[in-house]
Amino acid sequence: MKLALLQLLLTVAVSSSAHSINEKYHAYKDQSDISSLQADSPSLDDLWGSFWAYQGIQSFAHLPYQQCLQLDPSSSEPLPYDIAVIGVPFDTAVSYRPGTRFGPQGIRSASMRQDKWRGFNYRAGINPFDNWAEFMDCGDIPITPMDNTLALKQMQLAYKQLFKRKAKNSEVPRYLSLGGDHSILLPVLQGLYETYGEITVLHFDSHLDTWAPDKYPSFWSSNTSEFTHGSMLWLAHQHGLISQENNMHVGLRTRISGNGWDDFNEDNEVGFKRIFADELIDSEGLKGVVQKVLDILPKDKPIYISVDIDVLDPSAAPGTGTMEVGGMTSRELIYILRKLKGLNIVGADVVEVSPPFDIADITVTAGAQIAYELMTLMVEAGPVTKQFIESNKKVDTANVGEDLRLTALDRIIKSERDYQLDMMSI
Ligand SMILES: [Mn+2]
Repeated sequence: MKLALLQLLLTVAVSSSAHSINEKYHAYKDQSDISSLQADSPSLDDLWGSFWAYQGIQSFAHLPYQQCLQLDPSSSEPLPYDIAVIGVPFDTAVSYRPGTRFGPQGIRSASMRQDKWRGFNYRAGINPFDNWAEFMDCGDIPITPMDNTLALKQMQLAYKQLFKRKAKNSEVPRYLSLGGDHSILLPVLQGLYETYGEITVLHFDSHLDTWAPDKYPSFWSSNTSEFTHGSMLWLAHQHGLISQENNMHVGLRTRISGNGWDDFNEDNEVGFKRIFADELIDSEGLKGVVQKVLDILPKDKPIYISVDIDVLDPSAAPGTGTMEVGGMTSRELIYILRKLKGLNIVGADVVEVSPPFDIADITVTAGAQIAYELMTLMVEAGPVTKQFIESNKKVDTANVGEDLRLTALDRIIKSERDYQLDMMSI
């Protein structure tokens, strides 16, 4: 009788699709006598195809790994992926504490408890790793720490190349970049511009990052010194890479220059709307912030989400270069991101994660979870279609007039700033 009941329970467990994943894992058997395994004739995959979170070579979330920059960009074969993680270990354009060259490695290490098997995002109702998109960890871009002009060229060339081939189930691939300091956003936007035209940037940060290079007060300067982790959005605007008016900052709380509102006026000119950290607790709170973001961001245009981990309060992200007290919690950031379903997310990043300043893996763990939420958004947005790309390029062309016939590269070369011309001559 007891045996019959056990058999019934087993039948129910095996036949229910909700439990199908457990078929391989015989919780009811004592397998300590290894010789008894023969009766099951297990495959090699049965025996060795599973893993514990803390083991294995550290690709992001145990995803398959390939050095994607070594895939032939001229091949007519589609890429073996749709959404990929790419590490950008570059940290020599910071104004304060360095260390983000270890960011990709740190975030990957903290992502080990993520995998396809336990990847269902209950907030979104999907498992991003088990949906329409093929995922890949593309490794890191090799970038010199010795010469920022050369480093920028390397990153520009890498992003140009990463977009060259059609993705597996999508017209173009999407990339989730792991910084690196925030300056990496400039070459990312240059790469995206060539595919989509102007990009609308949703920027989570405690700082503006739209500062003109001369906002860093020093007698000393060079062309290279103008490319920094606080000036890249200003440079992107100068190059015409980003939307003229609908970009947004969320989570601001930095002190600003001088004795007035100049930085904010300049930020307006760069095309940004501002949501301050304090607005999270003002009358409309978190829901009001989400509504404001959704009201301003265009629904039919390519959106890029850049997350500077210093948008989080230092208690939630101590491992970063330029901490600002009074920020949001990781729960609040995840809440906002989860409400952005429906936007055309064409790329994203998590930057400024600096493991040397981290404590107990707090920051790298937050970075890995934010990366997972951003990849969920990319899956929710569906495959990129040819029609979407063409419709945006058309709009962009109409706005830019004569420049419509030019590539991003040509437009930048047209800039009157000689150093920019030099930096772009790849
Ligand atoms: Mn930043």
